[in-house]
Amino acid sequence: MSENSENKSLELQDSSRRSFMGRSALIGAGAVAAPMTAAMFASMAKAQTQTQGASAVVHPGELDEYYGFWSGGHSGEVRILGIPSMRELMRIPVFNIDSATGWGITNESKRIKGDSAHLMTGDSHHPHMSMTDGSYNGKYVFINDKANSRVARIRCDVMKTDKMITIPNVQAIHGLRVQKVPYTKYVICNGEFEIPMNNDGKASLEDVSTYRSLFNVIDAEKMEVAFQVMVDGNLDNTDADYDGKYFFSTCYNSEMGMNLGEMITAERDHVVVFSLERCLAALKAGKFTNYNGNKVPVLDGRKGSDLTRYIPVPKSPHGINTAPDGKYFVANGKLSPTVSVVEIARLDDVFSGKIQPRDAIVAEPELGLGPLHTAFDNKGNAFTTLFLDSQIAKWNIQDAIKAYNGEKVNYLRQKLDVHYQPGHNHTSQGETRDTDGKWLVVLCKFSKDRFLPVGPLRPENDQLIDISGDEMKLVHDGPTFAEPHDCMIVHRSKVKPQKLWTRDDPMFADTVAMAKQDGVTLEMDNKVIRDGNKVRVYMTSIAPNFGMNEFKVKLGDEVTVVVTNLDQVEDVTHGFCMTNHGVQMEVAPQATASVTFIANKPGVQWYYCNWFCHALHMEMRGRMLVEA
Ligand code: CUK
Ligand code: CUA
Repeated sequence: MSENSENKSLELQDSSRRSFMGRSALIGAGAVAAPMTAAMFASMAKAQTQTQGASAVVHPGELDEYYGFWSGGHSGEVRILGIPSMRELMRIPVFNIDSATGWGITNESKRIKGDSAHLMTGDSHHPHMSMTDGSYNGKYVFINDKANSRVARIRCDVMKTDKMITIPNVQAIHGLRVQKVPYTKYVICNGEFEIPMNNDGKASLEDVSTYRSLFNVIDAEKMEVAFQVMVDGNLDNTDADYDGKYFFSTCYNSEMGMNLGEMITAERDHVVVFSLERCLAALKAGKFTNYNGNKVPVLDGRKGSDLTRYIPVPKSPHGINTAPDGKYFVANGKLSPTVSVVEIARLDDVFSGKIQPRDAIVAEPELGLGPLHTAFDNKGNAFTTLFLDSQIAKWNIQDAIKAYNGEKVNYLRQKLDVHYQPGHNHTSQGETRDTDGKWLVVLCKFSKDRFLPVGPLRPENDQLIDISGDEMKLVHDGPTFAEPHDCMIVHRSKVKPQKLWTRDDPMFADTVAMAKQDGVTLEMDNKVIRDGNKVRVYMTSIAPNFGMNEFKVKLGDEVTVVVTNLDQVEDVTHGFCMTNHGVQMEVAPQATASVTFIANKPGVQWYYCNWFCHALHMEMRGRMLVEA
């Protein structure tokens, strides 16, 4: 990023925009002589919504039209927002530890976290929902963990993480998407940081020529790595076509540089295109190698391989986005002011050798400084974030193609200031066939002056833009905590969450099996089972009571408390907190949850319900009596 471009972005914010904002704020203050009443505000809001194509106002008691799934960046979670209100509806702990729900603390969540149960951090970037025929199917949301090279799956019927795997042979899983057609059989994701193959510390660590980055194809149901593909260069973001044939990934460091200067020397990097059919054939023919002592098959997709093609694009591309008509994908320039538009129908000819990889590019519109990610409406327009310019560029794909062919057309439709430095953007249903051209959410990395100051660490700013008319209109500022990278917006008709748990849910099936072995019927019994120095305490809960008011253990015992919430009333969630033991968890209606800890404090230890459930919630408590 040149000094020049940084200066330009600073100038934009600091002179023109800031003084403009200052003026309008002053005018506003001067014009309103008398304080506005609530009724005046309401009628103003109503008038505003009538002049807009789409209403961003969701009145109290009304429900949003869309679910938004947000990544939580290095907070490690996923969040659900309502669109267009931008209200945060729920947080789904994934790679993080969560005090409220006990995620990462309960036995159930530790079992799901599996080999990484000991890790308490994560960096979630790309939440994407499973699809059938290019439409969201409401089943799962998949999310990557860049920090610990993991991929997790969220079950959308209960909105909880139900699977998590650590991807071998790679470091830092970054870009993640799903196969769109015919359905999400595979989740695809990129290993970003290149490492020696094998990375056992035995070969030279300085010899960069042995470093590799792998593309990963995961079976979405089994949540196992189906295969990996070794590539040249590292990988960044990825997407899939609407034909079920190709996946594509951007590469920002084809040089295999180990420091910034080395990474940005080449004028061109590339997009790697993977042929699913060819990869599966190679897999079947046994043309793979194993590394690092594990069984995951690694195919060789380096330059010259049958399995891949490398399309040169201007240096350091970042986001990659498939247009909803399935005809094009766009690689976003980042260091180049352009994006590269690839016609997907030409990829067959690229693979057969009829045309050169560069010939698949049908447009390279110049949009502004720092293009990172692109979203699409249903009218052939694309919306690209310009990180350095702090703008969204709206442009028309067909016009960009015409301009590339030498016609004199202006493909740019509008540039809208956003606040500030946008990364991802996302249109309503815009990564599916059902893109509807109503909303654009822009995830801005900096908020600067948009909110009350809250110390040196500031929120980010997720802005909502109405794209239903010819002009983009900014309608909402939404402060968010670190650090949503990406989001997806799905119509509420596609998501059907349960209102209560069902007793046969696999989430706590292992705990049910343990109870059965102990001869305990979870839905009735309140019992203590002693097994040496291991004590299992089974109790029920119905507001405002635990089924057990006290239980006795010996100092040093390993205690497992299993709570089954018998309430059938929606929204009556109980909790279990053992004071002074770092133990708490959520037990939603009809669920079973369990937690294991050492009774390492003698005497009377109170436990209590920490989810507000009843007028007598405070009284919902009991004693653990610890004999020394
Ligand atoms: S990345 Cu963060 S702005 Cu991880 Cu999708 Cu582009
Ligand atoms: Cu049960 Cu609060």
